Amino acid sequence: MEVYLDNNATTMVDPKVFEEMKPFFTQKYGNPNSLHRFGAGVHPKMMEALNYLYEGIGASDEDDIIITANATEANNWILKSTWIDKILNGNKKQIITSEVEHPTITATCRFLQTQGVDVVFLQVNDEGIISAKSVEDAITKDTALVSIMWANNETGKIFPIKEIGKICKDKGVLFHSDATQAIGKVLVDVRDFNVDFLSFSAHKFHGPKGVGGLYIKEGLELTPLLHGGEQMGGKRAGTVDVASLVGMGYAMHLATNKEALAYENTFVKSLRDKLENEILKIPDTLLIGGAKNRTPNTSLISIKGVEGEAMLWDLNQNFIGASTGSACASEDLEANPVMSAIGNDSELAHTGIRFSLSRFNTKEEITYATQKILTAIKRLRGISSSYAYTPKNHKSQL
Ligand code: C6P
Repeated sequence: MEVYLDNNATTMVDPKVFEEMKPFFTQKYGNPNSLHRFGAGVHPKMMEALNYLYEGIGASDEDDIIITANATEANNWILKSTWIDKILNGNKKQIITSEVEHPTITATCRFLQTQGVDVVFLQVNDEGIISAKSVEDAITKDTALVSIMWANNETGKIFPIKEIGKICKDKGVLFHSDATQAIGKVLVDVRDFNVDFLSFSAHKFHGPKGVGGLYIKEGLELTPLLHGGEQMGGKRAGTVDVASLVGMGYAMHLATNKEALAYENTFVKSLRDKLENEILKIPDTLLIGGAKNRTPNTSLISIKGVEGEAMLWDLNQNFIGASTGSACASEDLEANPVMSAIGNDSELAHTGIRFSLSRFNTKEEITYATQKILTAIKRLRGISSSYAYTPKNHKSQL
């Protein structure tokens, strides 16, 4: 059996999404900007896809959703355009973010620091989130933008977006949220939550890779990301990848309708909880960030005495895919950054393992994976130089 438990890294394209995309490779391949029937022929499905995107995130018709290559691009764009528009060409100086954002935010902010931007990295509490109050306290008259993720990719912890949105609105500060890990898992509604800009990536919700979006609230202007043609209202020039847009729109529709969210929060959550509870019965294991306010598919667990990478190796041998954290940092063998930010020492921060499920996982897979994980813990603790068995911690179902 093969079990994929790394859905925060990427997801399988839903076969229904793939079917929707197929005609746009060899049959409906016209350039949407061409005036002939081949070009015009792709418009209805593009419009349908865009409507699904607007509906999926609660945008209104006057708002903009610009199709990007992914969330990385959307995150870079909003931060760098803020720098150009509000700091270089305006009278603002500061960007507020958190220390546990995805590297597409933190690395971009560090670059902006080298350009003289004052970046405030808010510290997280022991649950791995920041409070709305800390945002309120950090805002000054110099603040150009607040950028806080909707849900964390490592822990699944959900940030107080509604409260932060209200604070930013009341104080007249622009608010961006990276919703890459939230869409399809919890309700994302930009209008209701007072979000001005929102980033997302289709491959996190069973759409294709290489396509994402930046939501821009009505009336807000950004320096274009790519100059050239008139595509995307001139904000991001370049021929639109129609197949990807169609796929992303349909994936959004399938992932964000009421029933889909309910399924995620019942079935997927029950599988995640089953897996998690079995692991947490073992002594010296810890759920990072705690159980409250999390996306229903994610679990970051520290297993004392078990190096995350060693665990991954054992699981891989058993055809199980998980991760020690963010996929884009998985090659540098660094300690888990969120665990470090929460205050775990380096040794413990190397013991984190992230399981992230999806609606395509089954009960049988979870039963199989649980058994293999328990066996791996026993084996790895048995050869660990840093973990000594005591009668107390040995007394378990291992
Ligand atoms: N996180 C993870 O394993 P792209 O690669 O552009 O589609 O998505 C980037 C991105 C942005 N924000 C958040 C919150 C994310 O989780 C990610 C992708 C993956 O956690 C791959 S590094």
